Amino acid sequence: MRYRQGLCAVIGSVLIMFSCRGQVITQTREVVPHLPGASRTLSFDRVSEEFMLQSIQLIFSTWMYGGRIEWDNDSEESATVGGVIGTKASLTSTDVTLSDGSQNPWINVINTSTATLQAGPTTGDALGEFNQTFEADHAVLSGPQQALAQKVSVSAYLAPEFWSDFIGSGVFSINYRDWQSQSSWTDGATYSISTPSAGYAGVSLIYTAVPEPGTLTLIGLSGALVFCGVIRRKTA
Ligand SMILES: [Ca+2]
Ligand SMILES: [Ca+2]
Repeated sequence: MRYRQGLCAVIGSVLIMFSCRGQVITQTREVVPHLPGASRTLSFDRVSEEFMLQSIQLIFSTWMYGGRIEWDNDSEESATVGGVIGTKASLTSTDVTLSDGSQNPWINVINTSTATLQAGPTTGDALGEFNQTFEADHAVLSGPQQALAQKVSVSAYLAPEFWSDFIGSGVFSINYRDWQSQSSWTDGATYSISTPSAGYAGVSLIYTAVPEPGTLTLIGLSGALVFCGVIRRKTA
């Protein structure tokens, strides 16, 4: 009899231990391909109070492709520029605090293609206007093709002091915004035209949680009772 009680206690403890292993609850929202200058409201579910949170991870991924920037050098001197084209994107919220304790790592996430470009002295086209001469005074920087979209991902954990807004019922909003990010060439009389890069994004919220203590005890007790009931019936 004492042996059976001991066995039931062990079974209960094992069940509690298994329940203690963190559950992973992932919510992912996507922002479909678009040109920058976009603003989207992304809605997430709060996590139930029946869980004790162990961590909240926020992964913000952006993809950028296409776009083009061209320069026409109208100076008598050759020119060099650090060419940049792409997007900048941010996550903010008025419902929850997005912070790893010191900052919002998901704000002003920059996803750009860069290159050092050179353009020779002007080839004689009109000063003060853009000429797509494709000659030595012309330089161009293009973003990657869509199939080769460039990814930048920022992953960080929310600081525990801000978790309370993520717990309970209902939903909360995270706001996505993006902008075109590109260089200007100010070396000499240089003129540029550009088309923006397109982009898309994904936001994943990953809760790691265990059931709260009362639920754990119930799981352990009920599991042990069921198990011991089975043993008792078999030995009766
Ligand atoms: Ca020129
Ligand atoms: Ca010109």
